[in-house]
Amino acid sequence: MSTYTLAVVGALGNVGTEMRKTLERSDLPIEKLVLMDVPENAGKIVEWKGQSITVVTAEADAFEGVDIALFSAGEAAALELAPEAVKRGCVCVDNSTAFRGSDVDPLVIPEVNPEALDNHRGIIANPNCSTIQMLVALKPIHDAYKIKRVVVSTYQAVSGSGQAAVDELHQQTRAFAEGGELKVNVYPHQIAFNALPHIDVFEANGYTKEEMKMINETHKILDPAIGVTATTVRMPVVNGHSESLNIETEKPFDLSAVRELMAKAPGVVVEDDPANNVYPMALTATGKDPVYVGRLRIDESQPNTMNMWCVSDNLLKGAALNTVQIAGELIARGLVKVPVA
Ligand code: 3JN
Repeated sequence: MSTYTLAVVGALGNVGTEMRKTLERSDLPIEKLVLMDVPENAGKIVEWKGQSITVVTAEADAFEGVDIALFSAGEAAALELAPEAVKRGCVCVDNSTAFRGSDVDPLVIPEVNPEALDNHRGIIANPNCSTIQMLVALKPIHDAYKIKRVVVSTYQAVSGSGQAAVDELHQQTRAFAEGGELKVNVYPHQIAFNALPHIDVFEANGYTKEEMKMINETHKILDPAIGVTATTVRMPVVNGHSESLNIETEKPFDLSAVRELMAKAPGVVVEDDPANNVYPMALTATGKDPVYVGRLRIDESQPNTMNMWCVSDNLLKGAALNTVQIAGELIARGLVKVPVA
């Protein structure tokens, strides 16, 4: 069996850390792991699978000899470095917005549209975390009943904004309890004991960029004919995004059949026993791979419509795990090569 040299770009960030940990427990045939980060972190030593790996600066020549690079270094770094990596024969899986809207680069969730990988040109985009968990849950319903429209409201954890936001929620919570000063830096308002209907920047149409990502990415990955409207909200939750999904289908459905469908769907776990207070929660989804769904019920206000609650670890399935699964799919499909220019 072939073995591969993989790289993590942005290896010391919070998603990069989850990428390293996910690769460590994966069964991918990794010959060598290269860890790249900003120059200030070059020279740091990281333990991985019993080896001490020295972090190197993320720059064009560092991709020489790398087969697959998982990027979590932001849009600017991806735009600069991914094309350089491709020139050196490296397939890039990028976790930023940089290539998500591209007409040529596939945007992939392995449980939903793995076939989109077949025509890749060296760069594969990883969707936004909120889109990934929603579409893993919607795919089986779309296949069986054809989704007409989805109304989604998210309840997103602060880990999606990075470690500084996690630290800020902790600081504000401690300061509140101790009567100290609550410091507000990351968000425009206090996040502790609050809910902010504001994720990423506002656009001219009144939606936030996060909301538009969910709409546009659903159209690219699942079906451009699905009507989607989104409200994305930041909650004082450390990790794990939750979503309320209102789903209208073309075909009538039977809720028990939907439940069976969801129980068999790849990447989905049904937690739905309200009588025993069992439903998906951010705390219990944290550190786990699946997308959890529950609270399945008929929307009695209009025909062919259901409600569902959907929770997943935004740093795992929403980011690191999805990129590692894409790498696995590339290997399984013999697609670890870039087209010659
Ligand atoms: O805020 C969240 O919960 C998710 C954050 C996503 C994010 C933050 C900064 C840059 C993204 C993303 O993945 O959509 C990006 C980006 O796309 O570059």
